[in-house]
Amino acid sequence: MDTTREFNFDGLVGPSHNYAGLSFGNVASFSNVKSMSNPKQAALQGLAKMRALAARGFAQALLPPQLRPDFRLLRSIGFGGSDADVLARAAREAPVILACAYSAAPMWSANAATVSPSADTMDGRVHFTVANLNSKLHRSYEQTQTARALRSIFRDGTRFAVHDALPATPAFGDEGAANHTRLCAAHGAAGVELFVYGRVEFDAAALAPQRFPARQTLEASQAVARLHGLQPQRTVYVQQDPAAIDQGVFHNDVIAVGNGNVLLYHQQAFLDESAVITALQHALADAGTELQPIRVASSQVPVADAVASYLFNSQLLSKSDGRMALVVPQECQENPAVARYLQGLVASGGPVDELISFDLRQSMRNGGGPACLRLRVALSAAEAAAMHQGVVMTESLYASLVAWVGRHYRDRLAPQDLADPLLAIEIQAALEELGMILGLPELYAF
Ligand code: SUG
Repeated sequence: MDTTREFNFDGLVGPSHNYAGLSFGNVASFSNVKSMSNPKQAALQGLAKMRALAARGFAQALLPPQLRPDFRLLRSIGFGGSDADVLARAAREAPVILACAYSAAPMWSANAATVSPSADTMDGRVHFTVANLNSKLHRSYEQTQTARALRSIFRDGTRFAVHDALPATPAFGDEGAANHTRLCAAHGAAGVELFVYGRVEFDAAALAPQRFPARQTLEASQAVARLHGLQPQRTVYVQQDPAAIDQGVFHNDVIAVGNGNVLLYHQQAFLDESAVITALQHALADAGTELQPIRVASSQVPVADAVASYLFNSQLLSKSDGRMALVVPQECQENPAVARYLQGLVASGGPVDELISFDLRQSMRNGGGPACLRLRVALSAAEAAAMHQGVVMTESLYASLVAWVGRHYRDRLAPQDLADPLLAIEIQAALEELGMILGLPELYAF
């Protein structure tokens, strides 16, 4: 019997959530720069999503926030003295870099790593490659604490392999699972791993976006597939449409989402749509199933509406009755073209028969929807039992975390507040307590 379930590990929003406009190419991040954030509300919105999905019977866990500010980053670029000196001087001389050191971006755990379940890998272990997130300073240093967290949660080396991030150089720009989709007959069956890249470093003739950066390279995707020991006939590499990147589609998960044998995608997601579908059909035949593509035409939902509503940054979840639910941000209901499309989708008699909508406004204003907030890890029952249990979402963990957020999080944070030395002290105290709640004190003891 197949005991494998897909766990969604949502990034718990950290206490320094703010709008610093750090992500050029991410329209929401750029347009909300310097507005006031509400870290408390952001964390509660994320927790409400986790709780609701866990209550529905979906396997739900979390990845803890990272310690901020990252003094290592600030000290490595010449800010010295006491912690208070470092913060005061960075605030004066380099406020944007201070914002980078304070970023709560690890909440978007889709970018934490790429994950291959044991059914796909040569050595039968679950493989993780931590993403280097090279393309943005504020995300490029997440990898150290991400690797530490994954190794604490997935400790058993006979079942799990956590690879360090790829070399930190433009050739290996890697954004983790945001550009990776697994399609399969069932979560526990050997699947097809689809890697979507934005550019190719070592091919001068390859197309690339003109306006906004392509964050993922083909070379990085190939390296991850090699590290994980994937089967070539079930591994597909395709290029994202550079024109879509130039319209704000900074990751593939802003324009396509897959689950089981279903791929919901926009007509402008890929550079060569028909070649992508053919390649997936072949690969899925090798995995013993048939692709069920759901194509959204530009005439139904223009790319601009997909970006504004985050229709594709949704979670497509398998239900026990064999149908699928689509977890969407509330913005989808507020966009007339998207709301109309979704109504038709659930009424179509196709695989998706339910919409679950969440208010994730705090995260959305930085360009992070439901899919950005979660890392998918398919685990057999034995693997699930072998991971650290303190991060699995339950009613009692939910209650403890809501109370913890209430005790420690601010409800207003503007970028200039990052200069306040008390904030660093507050965050340290909050996270030390969180380490105890989750049974992972080692994450914050350094
Ligand atoms: O990397 N935003 C994130 C959003 C990540 C979304 N993830 C996926 N699509 N999987 C990013 O651009 C904004 C931070 C700021 O501006 O303060 C930010 O990092």
